[in-house]
Amino acid sequence: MPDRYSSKHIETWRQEGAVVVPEFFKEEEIREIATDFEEVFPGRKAEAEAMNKKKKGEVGNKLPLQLSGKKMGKTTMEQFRNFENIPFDCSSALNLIAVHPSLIEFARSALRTDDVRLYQAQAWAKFTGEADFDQAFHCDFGNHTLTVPSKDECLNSITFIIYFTDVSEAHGPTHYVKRSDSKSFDGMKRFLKHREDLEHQKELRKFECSAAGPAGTLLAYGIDVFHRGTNLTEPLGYRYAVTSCFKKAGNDAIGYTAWPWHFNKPWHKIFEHATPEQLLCFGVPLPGDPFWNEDTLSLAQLRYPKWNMSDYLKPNKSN
Ligand SMILES: O=C(O)CCC(=O)C(=O)O
Ligand SMILES: [Fe+2]
Repeated sequence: MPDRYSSKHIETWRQEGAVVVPEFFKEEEIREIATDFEEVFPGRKAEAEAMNKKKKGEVGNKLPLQLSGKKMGKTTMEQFRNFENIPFDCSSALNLIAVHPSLIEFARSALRTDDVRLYQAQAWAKFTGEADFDQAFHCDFGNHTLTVPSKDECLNSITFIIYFTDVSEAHGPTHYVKRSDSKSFDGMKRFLKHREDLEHQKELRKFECSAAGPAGTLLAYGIDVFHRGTNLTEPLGYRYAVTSCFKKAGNDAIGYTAWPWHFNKPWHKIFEHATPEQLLCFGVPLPGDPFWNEDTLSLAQLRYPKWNMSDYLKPNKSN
């Protein structure tokens, strides 16, 4: 097991559905990623004032749902203004971080399998004043499966949110509630019956934990775990994050992105720098797979002329 995390982290993820690993990535590993964010989201500016911050002297709140004096958050389109699917038009640093070998390893251990697939990866920049980023507690399963989460977490999936800037409470850290505190299955019943159940939201607030941490911090959670985005209130603050979701290969119940649907994106950025194991996460057969023969090899090379296919060209030992 790599020294950036321990079996305790995996155990916590399995039991509680969520775990934070501060500085999973070290500064020197992610230095270029902030620059990549600036290329992908050019010219974005944070404001000195948070959106929807209470003005001096303002009493109460116009919104009907109140949580001990604070309004209940909401997921809105504005929160996703700077949200892009992989691959990105920038260096390989940001393009390959979602399939970093240690994330693959973490996902394999967590899902108790040797074979995982990536099914979602985005870069997400949030800027103070760009939106009110406060969300209500929710589970993500709604757009990861057409049914509901299993009690066997290995039949679900694992989501990583990685921060590439320092994230304090004023930089919109994700907040989450451990499975044991949210009474997971009963909580999900309430959530499915009434998404904005104020009493339920109030109960969850009592237990909320924060994923705040320095750049390189990793939050791993499951699709059945209550969590929410929080607002950025730091004057001129911003948060750069990447999402990366893995499932066990062959698990057709879980999905989000069909990679070929994004065929117009710069896939050569991935093909030219990824290892065969990283490409397998996107569904590219490994060297030696029966898919590869003289025809497929030569056509694939035409599609990605600078892809180093030497591993794929080696004679298959089993043939
Ligand atoms: O950005 C975050 O911290 C979490 C956002 C989130 O949970 C969501 O949009 O589903
Ligand atoms: Fe979410």
